[in-house]
Amino acid sequence: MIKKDFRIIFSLVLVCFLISTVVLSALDERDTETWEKKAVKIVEQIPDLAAQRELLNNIKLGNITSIEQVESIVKRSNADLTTFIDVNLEGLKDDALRKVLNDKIKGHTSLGYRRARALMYGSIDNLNLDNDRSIVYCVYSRKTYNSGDKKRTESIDENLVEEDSNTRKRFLIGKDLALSPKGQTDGFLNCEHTWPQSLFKKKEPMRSDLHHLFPTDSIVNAIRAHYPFGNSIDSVWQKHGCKLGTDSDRRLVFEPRDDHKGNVARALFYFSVRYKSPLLDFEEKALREWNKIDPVDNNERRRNVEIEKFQHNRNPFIDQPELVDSISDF
Ligand SMILES: [Ca+2]
Repeated sequence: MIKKDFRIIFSLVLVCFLISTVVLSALDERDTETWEKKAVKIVEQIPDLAAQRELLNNIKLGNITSIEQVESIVKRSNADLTTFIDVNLEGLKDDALRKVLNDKIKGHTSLGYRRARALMYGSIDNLNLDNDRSIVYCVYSRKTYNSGDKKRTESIDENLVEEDSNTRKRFLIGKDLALSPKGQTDGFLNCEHTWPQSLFKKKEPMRSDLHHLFPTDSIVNAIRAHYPFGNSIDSVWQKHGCKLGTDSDRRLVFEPRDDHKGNVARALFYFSVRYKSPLLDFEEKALREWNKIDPVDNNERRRNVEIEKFQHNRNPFIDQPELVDSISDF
């Protein structure tokens, strides 16, 4: 009798175990399905298609692994994008407009070169702020760098810790971004000065003004060097959609990939107005065209908002790109 009872109990336990195993594995499968589907649905909330593709690609590559990370990145992409222009610009043009804009954007908080780069890699251009693993991409090649790429990213300071004043979140920067050894020929991540440093003798506050700084691959950055921007029709080098070559007047120019052309234009219009520095006529012509063919997207707006949080000024040509047409000569 006891033996029989034991057999019944044992069989019941076995059946329960089998049922729970089947149920749990089914739930597991459902979770995987939910994570993928959920992620795609959340990514679709980003209005900018290029940013959507970027994020989906990083999920596919395994750089982003949780719904929380996806949500955080999407939230940042859709951050408050209200425009800053609270002065009346109606009817203003040329010198009058330039003066009002200069008054508005000059005297920003200069961060210093070390901190500016730390913020750029660690926060402003970091796609993965809420995770220990940094993801930063080169604006010229779209090559992605992450904190696993030791020796492929620029070193700022091993122990540099920054705190985001809005989220109170502390994040380590230098630890993630190790320096490429001297003489390394392979590409690593470094900082592009869209307005070349040699033209302002590496002086501050120009050197650390984030509105014209971007993360770039060291090789492409070295090829761009200090050449003016323009449309290359006879290229001596081309890769990733970028070109170095001669324009229609046989001048050696650098042409960035299409999706960064407008960003370059608006960065240089900002620099010209902020530092009262004239643009070369032929370069200005190309930049005006690029401002139209590569319009402002949400990532560029978000970047403008993020930079303002730290250096307390904005690029008015990102807020209102049509202002370019009201200035006949930069
Ligand atoms: Ca763009």
